[in-house]
Amino acid sequence: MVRELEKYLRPGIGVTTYCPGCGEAILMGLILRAIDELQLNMDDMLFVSGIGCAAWIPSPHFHADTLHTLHGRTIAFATGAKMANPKLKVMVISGDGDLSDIGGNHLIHGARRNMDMTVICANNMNYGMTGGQVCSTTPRGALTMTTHQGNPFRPFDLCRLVKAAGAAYVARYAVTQPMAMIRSIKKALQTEGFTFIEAITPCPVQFGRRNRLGNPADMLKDIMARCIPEEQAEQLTAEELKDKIITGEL
Ligand SMILES: Cc1ncc(C[n+]2csc(CCOP(=O)(O)OP(=O)(O)O)c2C)c(N)n1
Ligand code: SF4
Repeated sequence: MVRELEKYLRPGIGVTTYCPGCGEAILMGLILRAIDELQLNMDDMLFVSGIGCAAWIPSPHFHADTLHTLHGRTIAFATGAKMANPKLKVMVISGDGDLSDIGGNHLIHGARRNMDMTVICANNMNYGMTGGQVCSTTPRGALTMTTHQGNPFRPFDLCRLVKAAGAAYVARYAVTQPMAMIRSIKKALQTEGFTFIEAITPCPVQFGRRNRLGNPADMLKDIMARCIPEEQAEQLTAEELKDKIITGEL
């Protein structure tokens, strides 16, 4: 992380706990960059996370008030905090497992109620922290610790799900699209209501290793090659779209 963003880190935080090449550390830098560019005061903010590697982005790293809560209950805690202090700018940062598997009900009802909060969901396509189990976002056919023959299930399209539930702003970008991701986070933070960004991020140690996706740089290149804007996706057939990641404000 560049030195000018170090002021947002809790004193004593020297290095992150992320595995080498983990995209979640990149995402952390992009979130802080967005906050910095908006000149937000961290004292007016609350960061809420659940359990998992992504949940460690704000806590213990951010020099701000953080709620490191129960697995899956992130949006419920964030809702409670916002109701107790409506002036707080509440940002939820957590994993796809935390937010859309065990926490899936809170996610859709948070969106349905249009609770005023920004949710960044780090989608690394598996449960990274607990050893790489299958998740509701794991692509069909992918190998995980719990799907040795390949995942037989269709993954959630989280953006569609949250949009259908009533969110005010929904976007998907990968950590390989840093400028677009920063712009999107800024927009989400400036939009009132439930704003949701699905952040595609590589987990080289669990998902990448099992699916033989190469080293962290290979994984980043693979994500870069698969990301396409929505307008381009509209021109492609279902077969051509199979391995693509549709990005943009959706
Ligand atoms: C109630 C409960 N069930 C299960 C767990 C074990 N657990 C901790 S983190 C986690 C999954 C995390 O996956 P994800 O949210 O995708 O985050 P990642 O580690 O991939 O960033 C699980 C199942 C737990 N801590 N609490
Ligand atoms: S297990 Fe995966 S998501 Fe977790 S820190 Fe390691 S590379 Fe990142």
